[in-house]
Amino acid sequence: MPMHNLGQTRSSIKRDHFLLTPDTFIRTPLPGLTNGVAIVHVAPAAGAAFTQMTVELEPGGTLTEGPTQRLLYVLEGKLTLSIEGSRKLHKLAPGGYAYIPSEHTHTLTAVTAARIAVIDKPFLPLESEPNPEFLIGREQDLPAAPLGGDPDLIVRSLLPASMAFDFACNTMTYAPGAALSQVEVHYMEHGLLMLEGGGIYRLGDQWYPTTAGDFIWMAPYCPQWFGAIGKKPAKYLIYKDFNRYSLL
Ligand code: UGY
Ligand code: MN
Repeated sequence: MPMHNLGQTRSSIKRDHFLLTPDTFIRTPLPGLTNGVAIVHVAPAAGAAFTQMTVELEPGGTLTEGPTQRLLYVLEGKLTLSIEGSRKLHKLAPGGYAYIPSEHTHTLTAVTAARIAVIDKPFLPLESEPNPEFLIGREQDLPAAPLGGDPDLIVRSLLPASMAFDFACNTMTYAPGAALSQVEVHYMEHGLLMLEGGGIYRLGDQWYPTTAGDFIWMAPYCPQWFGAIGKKPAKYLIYKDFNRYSLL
């Protein structure tokens, strides 16, 4: 008999933030997804201007393009990515990622059982910039930038620093005991997947214990702060809308 925990969970849904813990994840089918399931962590139905999900694929399972531009980040397993019009088959392993522009036909295929973080966002073009192009990389190969000069808080940016992109996606790695130097309040929203370790996340007026596997959504202007706790580093993948006027 599965445990029902008497209706208790760390998951918490507030107007300006979500903390979602794995015990409350619901797996669903999606168009373009075969031999796999999607956990849709946050979507416009919640008030977000993007969708973030974790896709779980069985060996041989596939995912094809969604309705918008997309960022894929491999959490677990080995995959291949084929892009229409190119004969090259890209290999992806944990830490591997791809930025795929809108209407870019592609197929992601799992070689082994795999888990992938997927971010979909309607693209906001800029007249002054060419639209961004397909790119592929490995998080392990990215330069490590100390946040605000703090060597214990390392940021790696998956996307180049270019106005062409209308969002950013970074990993942030906190040495044990490291913390954000301020409570942040900003117009950008965040989708956050805790990858390793854990700590305390302040969201709005609450402080939550947070650990690997948790997902957090922060709405625009949600007060936020994180301090890492434990003997191992804490690491998360974080999305934010970026580089655009927030008029629309
Ligand atoms: O990029 C950010 O806004 C980031 N420092 N926020 C966060 O970690 N909650
Ligand atoms: Mn922030």
